[in-house]
This record gives sequence, C-alpha cells and structure tokens, in this order.
Amino acid sequence: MSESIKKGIIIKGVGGFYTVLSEDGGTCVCKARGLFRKQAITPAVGDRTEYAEQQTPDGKAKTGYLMSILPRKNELIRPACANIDRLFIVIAASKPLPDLLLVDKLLILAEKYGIEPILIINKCDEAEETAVDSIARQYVPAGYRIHRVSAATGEGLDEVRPYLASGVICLAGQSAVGKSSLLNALLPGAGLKVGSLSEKTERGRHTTRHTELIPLPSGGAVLDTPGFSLLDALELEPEEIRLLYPELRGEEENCRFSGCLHITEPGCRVKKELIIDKNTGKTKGIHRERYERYVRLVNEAAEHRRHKYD
Ligand SMILES: Nc1nc2c(ncn2[C@@H]2O[C@H](COP(=O)(O)OP(=O)(O)O)[C@@H](O)[C@H]2O)c(=O)[nH]1
Ligand SMILES: [Mg+2]
Ligand SMILES: [Zn+2]
Repeated sequence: MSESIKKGIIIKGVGGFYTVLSEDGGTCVCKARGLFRKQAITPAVGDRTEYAEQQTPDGKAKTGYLMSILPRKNELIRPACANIDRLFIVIAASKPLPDLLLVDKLLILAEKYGIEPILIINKCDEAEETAVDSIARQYVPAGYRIHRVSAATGEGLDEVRPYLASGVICLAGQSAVGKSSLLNALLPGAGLKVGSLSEKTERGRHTTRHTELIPLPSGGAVLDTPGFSLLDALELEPEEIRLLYPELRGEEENCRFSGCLHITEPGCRVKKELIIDKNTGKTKGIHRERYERYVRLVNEAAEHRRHKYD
C-alpha cells in the first residue's frame, strides 16, 4: 500500500462513502474520518477536500479517507451542494414558454449566494431572432451575461464552453428547456438522458435522486438540477430583494425615502425615471416587465412575513 495526500472536489456522497474528483482528473472513493462527526461536519457534494489516497502496489484498487474540508464559499440546501461558482440559468427561446419569474428568482438566489449567473437562451433554432431579443433585453440593464445557443445545431456553444474550464457549475431551469442536451453537446461523453416533457414527469414520480456532480475533464464539475428545488429554501425579506437587483442597487439614494422599495412610496425616482418600456433599447434602468415581477416578489415576501408573525 502506498499513500498520497491529494486535493479534490467531492462529487458524490452515498451512505458515508464520498467520491472525490482529484485535481488531476482521477476519482477516489473515500470514507470520512471520525473527526468530522465529532466536529459535526457533514461533507457535502461540492466540498473541497484534502484526502489520503491509498493504492495497492499494482496501482489498481484505490481507497481513501477525507482528512479535511475547506471552508465553504456558499452552500445550497436542495440540492445540497457547496461552493457553486457559476449558475447556468437555462430557458428555451419559445418552447416551453420561458418562465421569467423563475429566471428572476434564480438570479436573486445567485446574487444572494455570491454565484455568477449566466443566462442561456437555448433552442434559438426554433425561434425568431426578435423574440429572443425581447427576452434578452429585459436582462441587459442588470449587466448579466446572456448567451443565445442551440444544443441542437451547436450555435453559440463556443461562447459557453469557457465557463466549464474550472469550478463547480450548476444548471437550473424549467423541465425540457434542454439542460441535459446542452451538457451533452458541450461535453461529448456526458451521456445524460434527454427526453420529452411527459416522459420526464412520469420518471420524476418514481425515482429518487441523490445529488451528484458530473466531472469535467478540466477538474471542475457540473450539477444538473432537476429544476425548481433550488428555490425551496430561499426566504427573503422585502428590503433585501431590492439589493439583489443589480440595476436597482443604490438607486434608493435618488428617491425621497432612503428605504424606498420603489413600489408605492411618494417621490420615487425609479418609478418616475428608470422604468424602461419595451423596445426603447435603453440600457440604464429596469425593464418594465422585470420591474412588474419585482413588485410581485416584494409583495409576496411582505405577505409571507405577515403570516409568519401572525
Ligand atoms: N429544437 C431544439 N430542441 C432542443 C434543443 N435542446 C434540447 N431540445 C429538445 O428539448 C427536449 C428536452 O431536452 P432535455 O435536454 O431533456 O431538457 P431538460 O429537461 O432541460 O434536461 C428534448 O426533446 C430535446 O431534444 C435545441 O437547442 N433545439
Ligand atoms: Mg435533464
Ligand atoms: Zn424609489
């Protein structure tokens, strides 16, 4: 037996066994040491770890144990995953119809947890350019990265590939927007199941999934999430939401009230000057439809708070 100390990312954890992807691209199944239990640390997928890898003399069988877990940069609850660097928010250009409220919520989640969001409009082969533009325009003032792609034709994929060069990437979006297709197109050999919407809901009902990262040749890893679950644990205060919109950040300084939520307050400069109507092409302010969804989210959060303390 020879032993070497390595660094890697936990990509899978089942029944106390953790699969670690090492920096050199290999994997090793590890057990956690008793130490973790004493310190109440439960290793999670996405954790960066130092581990000891033991090899039999022929180099074939590898086992190991986790020695330490580095402090987490962030931690999502459902699915449980730590240290997410980038969030791919995937929508389809037309089918299924983009759920932009979901997009906004995922953007808020990314802002809150310090994850870089990237908006990917897939299935551009199926839609008019003007339709795609009108979606993209809503997110330009916030300064988000937006990519128009087609997993089917390969269009735009070269722009997206560099994001997979390192780190932990999470994919999220409605069912059937083409998340798995995108990964398959970006990573030949990923071999993810692609299916129609009806097939998916059937399958979804009967299978339980555990969280698992797909290793990337670069040493990074991807989490293909089933969809909405990321948002289950997201609870926000109305005042906090405003701060998670890049295009609204700091704008309350121009309003009469310093805590202005830009909804019903008098003397609100955002409402007066910064709402961008469709197709004006302005890039400073907030697009009207995104603003309307913002109002809805703030009102929902306020409602939620009222019930909580009833
Ligand atoms: N026309 C077109 N269809 C696509 C594209 N990407 C995926 N699809 C189809 O959309 C359906 C759902 O794809 P899938 O990858 O399973 O979506 P997921 O649920 O988000 O993982 C499948 O029938 C795919 O063949 C694309 O770029 N263009
Ligand atoms: Mg899928
Ligand atoms: Zn205001």
